[in-house]
Amino acid sequence: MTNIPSSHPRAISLRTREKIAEGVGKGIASIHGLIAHGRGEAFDYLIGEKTQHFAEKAIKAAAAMLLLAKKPAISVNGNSAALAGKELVRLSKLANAPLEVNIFHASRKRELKIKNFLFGLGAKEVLMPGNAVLKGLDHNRRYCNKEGIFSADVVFVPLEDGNRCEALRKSGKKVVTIDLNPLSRTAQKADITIVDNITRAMPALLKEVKQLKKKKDAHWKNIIKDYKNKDILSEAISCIRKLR
Ligand code: PTJ
Repeated sequence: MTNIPSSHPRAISLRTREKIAEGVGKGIASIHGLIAHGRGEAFDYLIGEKTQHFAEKAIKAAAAMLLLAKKPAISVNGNSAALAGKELVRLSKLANAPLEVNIFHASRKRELKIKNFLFGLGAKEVLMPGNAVLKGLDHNRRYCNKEGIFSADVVFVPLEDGNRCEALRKSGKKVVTIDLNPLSRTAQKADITIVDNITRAMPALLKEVKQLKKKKDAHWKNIIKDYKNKDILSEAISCIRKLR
């Protein structure tokens, strides 16, 4: 790994970049993941590289939606595993939601590496794709697991863009995402979009889930009732415009 001194003004961003590079080295993240990460970095710069108010509201709603779910599932790809594997494992335990490997750039070898990586971080169970197919998709993300994403009512899908979010919504599921780009297809189509870096959003989401677990489900329902994703996305877009 490159030695990044703490005095470097961009130390956090550079260390996050190292994590992705390391993920590629370990065979967890795909080489394309580096490009996806660069896109994320650019948007992070534009939102001031901090968790803004719109993200805090979405994080609270995401926590409430995961706790209200009857059968939640967490979709894990190469980038999310490399950047927030430990937190995803913790969320799985806290929200009682299975982790399921689901990647765009097809590779059985990488799927198995992600699974073992998550086990190494303490996961008790990791579902693999293949015994069910999500309708309306022609690419690798259509393969899922019937015990996880396929039969879930709420799916947490951090860091992806494309048409799976739409397909998940069409099959009657609620979708929660983390995406630094408020204009991406996934960000636009999800029920809840956390426009923030996964490295900041995941610890905040874990904290929120722990807090909300102390409250009653009527409180969780009120959070969802008052939440409007369109407004959150508009706030994110105006934040980007103002920071010019
Ligand atoms: O492991 P695989 O094969 O499933 O591939 C994973 C990637 C991420 C490469 C794949 O899903 C992909 O190509 O994604 P996209 O279409 O580039 O979309 C990724 C989205 O995540 C973009 O909208 C980025 O802005 C956003 N993003 C990237 N890094 C971060 C991020 N959002 C939050 N935090 C980040 N660190």
